[in-house]
Amino acid sequence: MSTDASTHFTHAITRRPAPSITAGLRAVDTGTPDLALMQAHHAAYITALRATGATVIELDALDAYPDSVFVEDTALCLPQGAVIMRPGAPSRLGEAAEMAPHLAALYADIRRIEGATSFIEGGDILVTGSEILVGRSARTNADGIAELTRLVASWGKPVREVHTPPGVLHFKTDCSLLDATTVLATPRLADSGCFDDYFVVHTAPGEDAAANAIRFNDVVIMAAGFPGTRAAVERAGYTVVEIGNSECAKLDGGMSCLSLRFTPAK
Ligand code: CIR
Repeated sequence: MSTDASTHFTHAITRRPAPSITAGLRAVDTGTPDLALMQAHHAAYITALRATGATVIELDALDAYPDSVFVEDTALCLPQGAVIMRPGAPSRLGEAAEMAPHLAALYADIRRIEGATSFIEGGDILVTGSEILVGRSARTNADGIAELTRLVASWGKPVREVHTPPGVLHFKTDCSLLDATTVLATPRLADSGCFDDYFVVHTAPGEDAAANAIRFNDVVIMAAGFPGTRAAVERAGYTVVEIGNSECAKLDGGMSCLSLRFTPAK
């Protein structure tokens, strides 16, 4: 197992869930999220991040933005600098500007996706040891990917455009990085060929929702309730921490969505 910059981080940023979370976006209505239970899961998630030795910055809830707990979509954080996204969901566009000053306090180099026709969300971006994969989706378009490609051109990792499976919210809904050259992925995404140059651990049958996990320092943080996938990840040599995700799952959210993970360069 490697300990490179694509899996090891000194910092994470999270944002407390707001009471308006009940109005969060969802593809299919499977019930109203319970704020108290989501807060409990969120607290356990932060404890798991901190247990690895990282500094976790907890931002206040933003009631004006029901989906603002899903901070991952607002920025891409790399060792050299951070890029502020332009979320493709109109109700989430303003979340990116809310995140910018917090990253500016930690990074010397902040860049922004600014084009009026450019849309891109962090959930569609997977940074591996060698490249930045960006899935085109209902939230992330060609102009957004082209602008990101220009902005990070001097930062050492090439951008590769891939496709988020139809009907899937984000590219990382269906995959996660386990180490610099290994991903956890659903069979439907792995079958597209985008990970042909990687080692792939597949989610177990019926457990596609386990694919959204995070490798954070020495652990893999996974949504609870997917025993087949957990066993596969452990067999591959990783230490797993499970966190309840029942409430975020009602809003198509998972482990990666809840944090920005990075080592800032000041
Ligand atoms: C949304 O539809 O934007 C939120 N309800 C869920 C965002 C999940 N974020 C992520 O996968 N990075």
